[in-house]
Amino acid sequence: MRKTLKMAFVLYKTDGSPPARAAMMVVDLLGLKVKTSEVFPPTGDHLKPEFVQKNPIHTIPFIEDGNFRLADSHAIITYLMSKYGDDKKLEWYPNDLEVRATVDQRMYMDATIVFPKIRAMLATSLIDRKSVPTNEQLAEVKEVYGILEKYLEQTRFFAADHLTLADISLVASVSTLDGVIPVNEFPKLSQWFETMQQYDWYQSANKPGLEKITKMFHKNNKLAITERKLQNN
Ligand SMILES: N[C@@H](CCC(=O)N[C@@H](CS)C(=O)NCC(=O)O)C(=O)O
Repeated sequence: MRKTLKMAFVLYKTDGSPPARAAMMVVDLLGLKVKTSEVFPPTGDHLKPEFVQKNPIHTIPFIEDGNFRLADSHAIITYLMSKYGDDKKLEWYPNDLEVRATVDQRMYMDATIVFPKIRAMLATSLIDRKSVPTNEQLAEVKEVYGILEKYLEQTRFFAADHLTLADISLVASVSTLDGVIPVNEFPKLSQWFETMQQYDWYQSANKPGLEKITKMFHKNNKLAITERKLQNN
């Protein structure tokens, strides 16, 4: 049974967005009942004055929990776990200083290195109308996969031998990258990704949006290749 929150809670999101999916997975993992509001950046919803007024950085996910407002998936998932995590808190965002710092570092890596690779491919695909990945993007993503592989040689999951918020944050991004550049050359990363797909919260909150965005990449790639052929004729 889902937990009804006392304060009015709204999650602004669209299913295709990897960081929005990280927030959605934590909502499902915690069994929270929240109101959602669709913000679809490709049609400019995120730049509507009423949204920018509330959320000057105009990114999704974004939450309103009563009068409290917060942007950024990493900040949102640690807030949700700290506030509503009950018995899950100690496992998913541990108090142990070193484990918590490691969770934070992996999430900063997601925010600054992993997720920006997807954003770059979206721009190439939707704005430049070119097929992805470019050779440069392929090399960059494989370098990232190599770093992630090394972390998984140290611990079973990204920050410990058990699941933490770092895994939720990274699976939203890695699953999206995998739709364009498969992780299968990296054994530990592939095994971790397979494990992640077993969980109910992955199936309910990550899979549907992931399928939409992956289809879009492949459709745009076909269009870009056809356009290039037409230009060359
Ligand atoms: N670091 C942010 C990134 C969020 C982000 O860039 N979301 C995209 C959608 S996938 C967005 O809102 N784009 C609109 C914009 O950048 O204004 C997070 O983790 O929430």
